[in-house]
Amino acid sequence: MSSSIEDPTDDLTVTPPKTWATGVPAVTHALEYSLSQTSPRRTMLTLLNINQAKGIDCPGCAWPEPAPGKRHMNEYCENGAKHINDEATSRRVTRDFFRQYPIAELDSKSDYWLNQQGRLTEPLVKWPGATHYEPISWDKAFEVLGKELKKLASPDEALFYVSGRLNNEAAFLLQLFARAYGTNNLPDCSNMCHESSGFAMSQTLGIGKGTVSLHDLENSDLVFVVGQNPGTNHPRMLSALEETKRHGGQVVAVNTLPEAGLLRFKHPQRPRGVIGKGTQIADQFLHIRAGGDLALFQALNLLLLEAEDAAPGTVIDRAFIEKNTTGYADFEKHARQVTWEHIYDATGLSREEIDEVFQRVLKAKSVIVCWAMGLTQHKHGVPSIREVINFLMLRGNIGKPGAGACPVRGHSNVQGDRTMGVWEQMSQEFLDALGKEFNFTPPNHHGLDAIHGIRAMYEKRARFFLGVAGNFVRATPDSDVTEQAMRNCSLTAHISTKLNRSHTVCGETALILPTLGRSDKDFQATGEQFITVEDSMSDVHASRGKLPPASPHLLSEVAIISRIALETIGDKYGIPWKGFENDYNTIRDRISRVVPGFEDFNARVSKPGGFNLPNPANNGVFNTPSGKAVFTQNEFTMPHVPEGHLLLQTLRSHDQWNTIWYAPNDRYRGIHNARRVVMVNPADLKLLGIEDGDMVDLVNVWHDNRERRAENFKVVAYPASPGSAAAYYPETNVLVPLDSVADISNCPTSKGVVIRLEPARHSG
Ligand SMILES: Nc1nc2c(c(=O)[nH]1)N[C@H]1C(S)=C(S)[C@@H](COP(=O)(O)OP(=O)(O)OC[C@H]3O[C@@H](n4cnc5c(=O)[nH]c(N)nc54)[C@H](O)[C@@H]3O)O[C@H]1N2
Ligand SMILES: Nc1nc2c(c(=O)[nH]1)N[C@H]1C(S)=C(S)[C@@H](COP(=O)(O)OP(=O)(O)OC[C@H]3O[C@@H](n4cnc5c(=O)[nH]c(N)nc54)[C@H](O)[C@@H]3O)O[C@H]1N2
Ligand code: SF4
Ligand SMILES: [Mo]
Repeated sequence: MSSSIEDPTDDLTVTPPKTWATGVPAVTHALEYSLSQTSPRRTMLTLLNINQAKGIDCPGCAWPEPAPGKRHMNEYCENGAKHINDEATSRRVTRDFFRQYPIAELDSKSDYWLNQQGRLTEPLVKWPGATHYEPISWDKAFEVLGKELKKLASPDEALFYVSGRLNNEAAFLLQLFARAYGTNNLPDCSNMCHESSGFAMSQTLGIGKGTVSLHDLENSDLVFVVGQNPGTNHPRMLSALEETKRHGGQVVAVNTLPEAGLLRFKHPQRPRGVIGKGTQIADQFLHIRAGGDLALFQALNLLLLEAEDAAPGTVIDRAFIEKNTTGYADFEKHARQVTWEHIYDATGLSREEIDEVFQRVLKAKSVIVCWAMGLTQHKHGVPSIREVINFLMLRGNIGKPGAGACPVRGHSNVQGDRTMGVWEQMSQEFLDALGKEFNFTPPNHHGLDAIHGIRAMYEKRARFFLGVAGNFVRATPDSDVTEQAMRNCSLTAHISTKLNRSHTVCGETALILPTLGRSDKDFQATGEQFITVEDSMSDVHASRGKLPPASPHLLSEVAIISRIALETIGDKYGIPWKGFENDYNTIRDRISRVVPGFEDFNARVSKPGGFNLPNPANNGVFNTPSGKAVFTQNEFTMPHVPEGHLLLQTLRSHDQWNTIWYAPNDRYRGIHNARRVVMVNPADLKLLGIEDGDMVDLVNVWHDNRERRAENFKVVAYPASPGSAAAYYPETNVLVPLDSVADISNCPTSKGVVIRLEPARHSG
């Protein structure tokens, strides 16, 4: 049985970038994709249940839902509909498929093609030296995994990777198993995502999570949206920003690209949104230079200090600072040394633009700063976010209504996975609580994150890789190095719903462990189960699948992890793995005793809408060494870009979910039928002597003098900020050196890759 899916051929057409987001086309596109995957009946079923109080949590992003009584009947966006129906697809990958395609041939296929084959249906193995995957029984698969884990010279030779789609219950069990087995090697997708936010906020506020609620956002006087593209990546955030506007608040967008969703928004569920002009979202758009955000917030902080000098006691919130913070005097001294020359150079903004935004700040009684990958994935991501926190604290914008810090999370449960202990550096308090509950002493040396993990596999210090819910080889940088690292393993295994590149780039033995998705019903020995997730604003709630499982041979993530644990460590420490699999309530009971804020978990999460986790920073409690929030001094840094080079950001198109693309389109940016495009400012093209439409290779050279090249990209003249370029991930991950990481957080610098454009070597 040969697959009927074909890769779309590149046939780029470019239309002017859109100046508004969503409206009718969004609804049409969502339905079109859904119906290409499954029946109208199943599409209806998923769409009626997505994000409803008793329904399925959207498997897309981590944007929160309004309180149960306030939800719309269609509480989802175009992309949420696409994500859920990509999972609910009626297509299936069967054993015949794996018999037909050698792994090498699968590896030559696109990420699109692999995903379009449909849901995985039974466990598969590739034995050492084999060319194909073949079916294997679940029992045998667990035996292989257990044997391999027991064989390792040290538990630290194993890596357990988690992506943010994984639910709380399974995440808690995975970290419990890893630690009971003896390692903290728990790399996760956060390592490549909001890691810089976590570090910056923990250092300054004592908690790595956002401090605002949806209600705060909708009632804020001024909301900054920095380095984030909500129109594509958090579409329902636009409805919230529309509410902010309706309540008289203002929005300032800071971006290197004029993203459509930031400009104007047509609400697809309101008549005037559909036919009218829509709502103007950004009152002011700051077209900043790549990496210039630290300097922008330094400028605003300097202006705040100077305004306070001119009218003492009226600008800075002295009471907040005195009561809650340390480090103010040193911060102030440092902040006054910033020069305007540096600010202009780094931001590319004029004094008028900065003064205009400053006037908005002065008038606002409450300010929120939202941000995403445009801040976190730079070398100076942590200092930039710390400077944002300085900015908020100067006017007491932490812990008051309508104010605060809002790192907008990516995956639907990425925040929850961390809360459950998936992190290679969990605190001693957490490890102690875990050890007390389960009668063992968890290892307390830090484990490997994604980047250190790749290095360890590359150097054969780690040999076992289990990935849960993601696509490690495509999500990580330096693709050639990472692929070699995976191939160096004695065993690679993935708990997945759909086929992806991480299955085709494998260790000596490889396993595919197919699992239930969010939309599938989950029945265990004690009856139907639900799982829980935590969104970007710390709301914890239940999710219940509604569809019959994609295949009768699937096991839930909880079941798979429990059985691997049972096979590997047996009843060591008396952990009731079988009981956990039979009844997820028993997992939640344990969580309620280990994780702060989860007391009485089962009862509270059974209520529609669940519950909100407390954020101590909002109550003046800061879990920092001094017990106070910390003002920081952040060195002014800019990526050094040699002449003739550009700073490349690797970003998402509208029609993709992380490493998987659904169609080769990026509608709002006017890119159609191609993904290998590089967007560059016309003035830069002129300087470089390159024309719109030229075929180029993107070339990075790093300290190791190794050339990293992404071939055959078509140049599109685009209003990217001068000196920068933009191209899609994961095709460009090959260009990001493994060592090119953010200071402190070790997050790959996916938004700051120095490249030059060369005429394509092998075009045509
Ligand atoms: N449809 C869809 N939704 C998604 C995802 C998806 O792949 N598809 N992924 C999910 C995940 S895991 C995540 S983490 C989020 C990511 O959400 P985003 O962070 O919005 O995603 P990116 O596409 O990486 O876009 C980064 C944005 O930052 C801007 N930017 C880049 N560099 C700079 C800079 O130096 N300064 C400023 N001010 N702006 C800059 C870019 O122009 C772009 O608008 O989305 C989540 N939602
Ligand atoms: N260059 C560059 N690299 C980046 C980024 C960037 O902006 N630029 N962004 C980074 C960011 S922010 C992130 S979060 C990472 C994302 O990295 P990952 O989270 O690792 O990647 P995804 O593409 O989300 O993973 C998709 C796979 O998840 C599996 N899956 C989907 N649903 C389920 C489920 O319910 N259960 C299970 N078990 N499996 C499921 C499917 O098999 C699917 O193929 O990429 C990072 N990499
Ligand atoms: S905004 Fe995010 S969570 Fe909400 S429906 Fe869209 S993709 Fe899903
Ligand atoms: Mo992410």
